[in-house]
Amino acid sequence: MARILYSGTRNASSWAFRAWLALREGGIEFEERVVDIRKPQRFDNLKRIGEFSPPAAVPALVDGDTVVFDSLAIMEYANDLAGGRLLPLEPLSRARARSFLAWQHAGLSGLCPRLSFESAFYPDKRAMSVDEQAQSARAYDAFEQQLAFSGGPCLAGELSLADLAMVPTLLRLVSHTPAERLAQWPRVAEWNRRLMARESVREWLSEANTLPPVRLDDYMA
Ligand SMILES: N[C@@H](CCC(=O)N[C@@H](CS)C(=O)NCC(=O)O)C(=O)O
Repeated sequence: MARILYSGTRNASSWAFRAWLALREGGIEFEERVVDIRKPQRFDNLKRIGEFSPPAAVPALVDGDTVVFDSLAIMEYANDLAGGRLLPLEPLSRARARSFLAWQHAGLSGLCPRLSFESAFYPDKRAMSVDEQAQSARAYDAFEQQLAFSGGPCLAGELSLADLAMVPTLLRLVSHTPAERLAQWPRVAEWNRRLMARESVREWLSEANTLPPVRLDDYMA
């Protein structure tokens, strides 16, 4: 039975990146159809996704006659197909991992909204504002504490959906954080280094880095 993941433009689709990562890291076989979500073709392309997936958004995974929509559902399904190895089994560790997963999925409390996923690929990065520095410090503090608690190298010890969900977040934050500042959170710096070195992450980014940047109006505003 063919599984088809409708994913999105590599340097613009953080949600598709998360779903794709979970499937790849789970060792799940799937065919990928990249949907161009750049304007203006975005609107027609997503309308076509809406013909079979209620949110009319990517990612969407078609598995036989089932459409799994929303990155979180796809990530959890990837974990199920992988025999549950992308979440800890011990209930409290699992709850901690899920807390980070849920925090990310619920929008990370609106963390640095102008530092979009797209901006991680801009060659000319601006400096973070004072407010963005404070907001990112709050996230880095939370990651650092969790990495210390679990003992690393990942948020729940072994790689889990929580880490995969944070990959696009780390890309946008770390790419705007000078190395000497990130050094205040040594566990986060090492966690980020390891995640970015994973084959799956490098595969997605190698293509993302070749695409023309997708400029968003509010980046410099
Ligand atoms: N909660 C959804 C968000 C998906 C999402 O916003 N995808 C973007 C592309 S990265 C999209 O297709 N947006 C179209 C729209 O919302 O109209 C998920 O996690 O899958």
